[in-house]
Amino acid sequence: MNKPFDKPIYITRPWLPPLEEFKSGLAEIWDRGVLTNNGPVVQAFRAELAQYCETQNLSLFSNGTLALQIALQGLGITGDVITTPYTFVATVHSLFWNKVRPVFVDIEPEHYTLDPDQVEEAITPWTSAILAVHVYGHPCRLDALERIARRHNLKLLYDAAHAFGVRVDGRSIAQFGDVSMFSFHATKLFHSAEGGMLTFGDPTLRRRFDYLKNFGFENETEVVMPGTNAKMNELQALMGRLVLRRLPEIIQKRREIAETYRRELARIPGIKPAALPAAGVDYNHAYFPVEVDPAQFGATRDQLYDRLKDWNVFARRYFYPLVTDFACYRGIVRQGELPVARAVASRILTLPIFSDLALDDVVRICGIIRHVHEHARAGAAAHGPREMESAAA
Ligand code: T4K
Repeated sequence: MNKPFDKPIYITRPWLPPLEEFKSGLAEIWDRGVLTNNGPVVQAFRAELAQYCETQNLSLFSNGTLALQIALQGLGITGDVITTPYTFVATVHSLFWNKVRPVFVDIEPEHYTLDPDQVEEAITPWTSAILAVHVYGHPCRLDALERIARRHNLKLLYDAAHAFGVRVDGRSIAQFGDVSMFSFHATKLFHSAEGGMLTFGDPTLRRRFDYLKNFGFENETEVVMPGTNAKMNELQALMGRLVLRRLPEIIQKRREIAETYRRELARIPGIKPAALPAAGVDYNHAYFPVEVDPAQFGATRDQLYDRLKDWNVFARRYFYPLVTDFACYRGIVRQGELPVARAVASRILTLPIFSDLALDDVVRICGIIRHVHEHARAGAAAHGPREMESAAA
């Protein structure tokens, strides 16, 4: 306990396939000389994802942010969109890039997703869509949001950047709402180094999304809409195909890590993991967030975050500050003071979780958290590994 980890423990590390497997895929790409523009590896990846997500309605992108921007553009979203302040900033930037105004409403305290009751209250004649986030991979209240969207004739988009691999009542999470966006960034449990995907209910959207990510080209001489460049390339797809094959193992390893955290943290006052997944949800264990209650724990979230660094553990405060507190979004419309989101953002700490993290190391991280709690209660100002070593000398 009195020695920091030899190597930094980050919030995440990408799962990487055996280098030989990647090299052999690279050799084929080299032989073909096709690197991008809907090459065969992207097409094969697409087919495998269609099978995994149980839908043919999908389109691949160079990253999740551009995918979401194109989803909004392709659906013709204008005016106001109701969304959450408790997300990665790219969710809201995508609205901005479409000249759409975000209207922020509060979240629910259990899984930190949009509160459907507040969504309904915030609807005005200018509202054109709801953009909800399956934050940390926990599904939003799908039925409630669906009902509201239908009742008010609104489009329902999900930022499912964290939710790849999640299933709800036996269905892939990719099958809900009008459009869902998935991020395949290296920090995600499923990744293609960088990458993104849209899944959607209306099959005619596929052509539109495919035009929009490829400059709007119909053929060599015809451009049918002002598209951009957001295509996935062959190297990304190769990585994605190799990771997809191992996804069940990756999720299982993360499940064991989450269980170890829950067991070890249960005995530490003031550390509250997010609620267990709702009934019927097959969760992907994308993140392991805890709330720190300073009164019970004896130290604030930020103190714990800093103290963990002394032991070479790099937790993250996803998602603090709230998007509404970034300079570029201050003063934008919000529904009330967002008390739940504000409280959660001030207490949240996401702990390291990735498939190569040893369970012994998870136990050790929890031991450090317990140590910080015990010494905070004892009123000790500084009890990091250095102080402990010099006290022992
Ligand atoms: N919507 C939501 C709800 C999102 O969370 C995100 C992205 C998006 C939309 C947009 O999707 P993309 O356009 O990114 O596909 C990271 C990721 O960059 C970002 O993808 C992610 N959400 C966000 C939650 O986290 P940072 O700035 O915190 O990442 P960074 O570089 O500090 O990495 C965190 C740790 O991961 C590092 O300390 C070490 C480790 N790491 C990172 C990378 C990139 C590695 O071990 N290897 C790596 O290659 O944003």
